This record gives sequence, structure tokens and C-alpha cells, in this order.
Amino acid sequence: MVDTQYIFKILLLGSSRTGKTSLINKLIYQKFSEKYIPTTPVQIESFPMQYAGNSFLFSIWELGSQLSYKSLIEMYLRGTSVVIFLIDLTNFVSLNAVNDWLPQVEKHCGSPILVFLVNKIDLTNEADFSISDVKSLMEKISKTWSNEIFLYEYSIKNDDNLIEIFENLGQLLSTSSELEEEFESEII
Ligand SMILES: Nc1nc2c(ncn2[C@@H]2O[C@H](COP(=O)(O)OP(=O)(O)O)[C@@H](O)[C@H]2O)c(=O)[nH]1
Ligand SMILES: [Mg+2]
Repeated sequence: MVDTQYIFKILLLGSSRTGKTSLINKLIYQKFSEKYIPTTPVQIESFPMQYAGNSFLFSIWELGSQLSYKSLIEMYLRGTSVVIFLIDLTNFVSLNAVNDWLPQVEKHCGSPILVFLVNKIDLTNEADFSISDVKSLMEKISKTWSNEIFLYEYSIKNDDNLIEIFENLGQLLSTSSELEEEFESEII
């Protein structure tokens, strides 16, 4: 029997220096660098994954924060199944940035799965907000959001288990797309 191959687009959003490029480098190349190199205007990487008898191909898109052509934003956001918001524990502005992005996400992606990824927990002593601030924001958003919202706390620098986020997403996305197929065939 041939495995089902699932293909999903995942968008990384967040203020600059929150760790979007670092996430890609750690997940795909098992590398971490202290050096900051701005992403312009966009970085797209493929991440293949085998999980629970299925194969997945995640297309991971990082938008540079200097994205100057607003008209391109629509193209970059379209077709997204999951938005991962990168939030830097040492920078409160990066938590607020979620509110700036949400209307655009809603407009161009509908209601994708949202992941709040609070990064740099190795720098807890320099924290600029608490996890309960993140939870309050998530609760507020969840009142009107018609899809799942998850919270993860990580140090991309020190943690080597980022894959678990993608395994959980794969599980959820494959189940929900099977349900959709069943539903569609019932309508037909
Ligand atoms: N201490 C610490 N620094 C991190 C972590 N993740 C990323 N960084 C640093 O944060 C800076 C910005 O990272 P980058 O991934 O380029 O941010 P981007 O602009 O969101 O793509 C770089 O200097 C990284 O080394 C982390 O978990 N802990
Ligand atoms: Mg970057």
C-alpha cells in the first residue's frame, strides 16, 4: 500500500530577531548560530517528515520583517495551513506583533492553526513578559478563532526537540484533512 503524502504550507511570522531563521536552521540543518543575518525578503524551505506511517512535506515560509512590497504579502500568506508566531521572551514588542499580523492572516489565510512559539527561554532572567501574558492573549484570540491554538516554550539555541511541534501538527492536519475528505464524499 502506498503511503498518503500530505503537503502543507507553514508560515513563520514574528518581529525581527525572534528566531524564525534559527528555527529553520535547527530543524532542517541541526545548526544554531549566534550571528544575526536579516532575512530578505523571504526564505522558503522544504521539510520532509515521516510520522505515524504517513509522509509529510512541509513547505516552511519565513517572511522577512522588512517586507516592503505589501502587495506580495497576500501571495506569501495564501494557502497557509499553520501560522507559527515566533515570540522572543526578552522582547515584549514581539508579543504585541501578533496583534498586528492577525488581521492579515485572517484576510488571506482564513483560520489556520495558530502556534505561539515563545523562544529564548534560556534567557528567562531577561524576560520582558510572563507566560501568563501569552496565555491571556491566546484566550482572547480563541474566542473568535475557529481553529486550534497551541503554545510551546523553547530555547531554539539549547533544545533539540523542535520536531515534536511538527509531529503534533502532522498528526492533527492529517486527521483533519481525512475528515474533510470524508465530509466531501458524503456531500457528493
Ligand atoms: N539566547 C538565544 N538566542 C537565540 C535563540 N534563538 C535565536 N537566537 C538568536 O536571536 C538572533 C535572531 O535570530 P534569527 O533566527 O535570525 O531571527 P529572525 O529575524 O526571526 O529570523 C540570532 O542572533 C540568534 O542567534 C535562543 O533560543 N536563545
Ligand atoms: Mg530571519
